[in-house]
Amino acid sequence: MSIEIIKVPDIGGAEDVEVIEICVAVGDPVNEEDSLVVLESDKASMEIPSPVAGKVVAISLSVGDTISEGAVVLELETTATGDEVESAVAAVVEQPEPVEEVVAAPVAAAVSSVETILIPDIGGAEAVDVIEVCVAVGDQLAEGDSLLVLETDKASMEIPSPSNGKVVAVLVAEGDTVAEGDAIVELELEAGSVAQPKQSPQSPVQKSSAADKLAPAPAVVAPTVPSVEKSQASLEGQSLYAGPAVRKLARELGVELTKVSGSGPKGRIIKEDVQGFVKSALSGSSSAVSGSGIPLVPEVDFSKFGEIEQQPLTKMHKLTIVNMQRSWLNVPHVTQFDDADITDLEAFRVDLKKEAERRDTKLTPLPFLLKACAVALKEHPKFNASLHADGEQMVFKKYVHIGMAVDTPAGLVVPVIRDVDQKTIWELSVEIAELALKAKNRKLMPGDMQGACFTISSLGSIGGTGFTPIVNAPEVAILGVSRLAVKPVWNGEEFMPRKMLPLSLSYDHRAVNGADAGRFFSFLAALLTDVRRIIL
Ligand code: CAO
Repeated sequence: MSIEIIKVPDIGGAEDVEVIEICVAVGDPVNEEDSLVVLESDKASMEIPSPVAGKVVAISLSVGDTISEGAVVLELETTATGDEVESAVAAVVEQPEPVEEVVAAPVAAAVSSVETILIPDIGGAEAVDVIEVCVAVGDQLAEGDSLLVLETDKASMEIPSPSNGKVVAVLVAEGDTVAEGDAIVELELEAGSVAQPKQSPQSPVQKSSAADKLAPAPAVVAPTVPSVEKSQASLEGQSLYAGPAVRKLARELGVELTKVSGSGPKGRIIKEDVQGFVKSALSGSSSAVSGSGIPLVPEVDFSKFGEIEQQPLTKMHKLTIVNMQRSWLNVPHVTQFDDADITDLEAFRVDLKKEAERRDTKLTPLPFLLKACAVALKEHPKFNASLHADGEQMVFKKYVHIGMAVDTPAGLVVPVIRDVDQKTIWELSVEIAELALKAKNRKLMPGDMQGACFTISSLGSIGGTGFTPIVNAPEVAILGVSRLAVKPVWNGEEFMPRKMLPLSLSYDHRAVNGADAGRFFSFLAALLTDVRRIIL
């Protein structure tokens, strides 16, 4: 057992390179080749892999640090001997003789000549994926313009044009694999333009296999042009920062990186973001908003327009987002409106106020609404039902449990009152108060919020003349209750002031037809107008 100090190997002479990701934590076991840190220069991003297996005992860098070759990355407790580690690292940092890049055959052109551009030294990597072809026949190029983007499992790199000229043939396509020396493009050199052989003093060629493992390839072979992120950004019309390993993971999982929000430094997409995206896509959660082929709402930097403050969402709010989105996307909603004349109900309720006080409760219109809905649901079983998940059957419920939307400081919750049809108005008013209190004190258990057949959302105490509630799927309908208003109602002879309760009924049109909804709604309004009918 020995402690080995792992340093930044030769990174092609690049200096003051930024640490953008630390891939390990103290205590982590690492295997040989596991990524330790990700660095990013203005040319490329590169992962520094571990030269040996071991356990991380100390990390010497932080995200945002700028470092150069030789900087201490971390300390590794390893079973390898010091000599073995040293030789692995030495294989990488060994500076071979500078070599000529084989970017182009150096042919002087008197007037014009066609040159075949070859893949230069790419650090010994073989069968490297062409992930982007940046040119087409006829394109006029300047020296340094990108020809291709290649990607290994360690790095992405752009291959620049060695000189000015016009593309006369493109010899590779996206998805091809290439290696050093492969012909990629034929370029008609401009008169007088000569592809000069370049000395590449900062481009060591990794020769040993250990060196291959450790090679930060982009610094070696793509020293002159922006990294793949930038070309991708121009393609997608938005910024996209992700390291090669992350891009590889995204490709393997079939994730479009443009849809993933980056949580790394400068909004960089890290592996966890891709994994989180897949997880939420599988669970149908909110971040997978691109589901169903719906275009994403573009991300806006609101701070460009004025002062802002960001606050994290509560868990409850996140759940509401998921539930609302699921219902909204799955349920073809129809909403019908009606006013129930509750003049007599209100008179009855006011008469009962004293008794309510004696019973130590408060009698609002809500328990009457619950009771009337329970009767209506029993009379119209299509509303006390759910579509079966198999899409082949309806499930009719013999019980009548009704959800009640409760507004709390932490967000919206819907506790469920069970067997509403079997409870008295007094029992219901007590239970409403208990559940509302529990909701506000965050004391509701998951079981308190399950099993509803139907939901009532009452904004009556808050205001409004009508709204379109969202069905709480797999329930098939929801009743919205707005603020009671005294309105003139024609009784056949004269206008009478009546207390009218605005109601809205949203329903799932897959399960319920408009005519069914009309009948249910009229029946419900009639019950509320003459509550004696509830006991019939
Ligand atoms: N019109 C006029 N007044 C009404 C009314 C209506 N439709 N409904 C209730 N009121 C009155 C009540 O009678 C009470 O007045 P009094 O004390 O004088 O009797 C007052 O408004 C307050 O009622 P309340 O809100 O305390 O009680 P409630 O039984 O009506 O509602 C609850 C209980 C828990 C449902 C309610 O507090 C609540 O949270 N409502 C919001 C629901 C919500 O957010 N829905 C939207 C979901 S979708 O975003």
